[in-house]
Amino acid sequence: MEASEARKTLFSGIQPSGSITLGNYIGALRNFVLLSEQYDCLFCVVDLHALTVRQDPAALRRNTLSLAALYIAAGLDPEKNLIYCQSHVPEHAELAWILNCFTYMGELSRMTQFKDKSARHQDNINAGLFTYPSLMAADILLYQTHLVPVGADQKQHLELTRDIATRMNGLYPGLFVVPEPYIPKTSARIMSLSEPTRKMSKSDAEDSYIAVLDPPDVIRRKFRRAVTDSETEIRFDPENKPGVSNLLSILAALDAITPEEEAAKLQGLQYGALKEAASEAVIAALSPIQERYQALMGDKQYIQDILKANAERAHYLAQKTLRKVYKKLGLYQL
Ligand code: AQP
Repeated sequence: MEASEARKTLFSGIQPSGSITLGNYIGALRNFVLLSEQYDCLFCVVDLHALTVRQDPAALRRNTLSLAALYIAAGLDPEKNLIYCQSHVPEHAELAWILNCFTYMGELSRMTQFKDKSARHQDNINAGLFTYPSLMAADILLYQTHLVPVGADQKQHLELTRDIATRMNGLYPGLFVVPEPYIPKTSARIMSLSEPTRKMSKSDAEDSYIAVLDPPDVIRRKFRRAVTDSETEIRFDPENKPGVSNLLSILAALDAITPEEEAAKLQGLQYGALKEAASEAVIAALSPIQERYQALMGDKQYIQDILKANAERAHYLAQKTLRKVYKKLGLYQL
């Protein structure tokens, strides 16, 4: 990535907290690829965020390398985009501490992700889960980011990031670029296949999500078992028909039309046909990525070399912002 005056900066990340899902792909990864030509991009494997929920160390290491390979397999050129791992650039954690001192308990308490995850992990409601949004704000503000492509579930965290940046700019003018979110207009929240009123998540039960690396027979089986409803009409109506609407959203995202148009195309057919159409569209979208992924994973050293070189470049950029922040806040500089 060449530093350029004209191009704006884009930052985003995905947690290596499991095998990434079709939700992560449609809500985030695929937009990374679409936007990557127009921006100077940083795509981070946000491993420190993953620690807010207990991780098996071996699985976390595996998922980290796998996610870096998937970024590339999905179409992100590692020569043109900074693909790196969050824990390799210590400035993320350092800036998070500073931002924690400018973020209010009340703001963090209102975050729906904190409420959801603390309800699901009652035995481990740790401080990191609570301050997750400050670390996310640090990830973004560290690179003076203009645009952040995310799924709809991250909208609230992005708004908090903007509030923190604006607050700190009020105290220390010119400190941060205030970032804009990029959230797809449709299909920005893919729902669980088994519980379609909840979002699809990689840390939920296996049958509730399609993993980007699922083979075709597994994808077909999971769609066949997807929860629909007791009616027969294919109609886009997320409130009353969440399961059917979710399948339409998935199909629509991959066909680049609206879910309503998708429903019109399938008028008069049965749910089985909708499930089959969704399976085949997903298989067609994921197969080329899976092929490239398998090839990349055959040369792990290549991925490691990319992570290392790009972390050094990210570290250089991060240092610039962190030094500026320390200086403006009055931390004694040698
Ligand atoms: N179901 C979804 N639909 C659309 N977008 C989604 N994203 C996640 N789930 C969906 C988007 O994917 C990006 C990376 O997400 P993340 O891994 O950083 O964290 P998350 O949002 O908490 O995703 P998961 O899959 O639910 O992870 P776990 O289970 O570990 O919590 C983000 O841009 C997110 O919006």
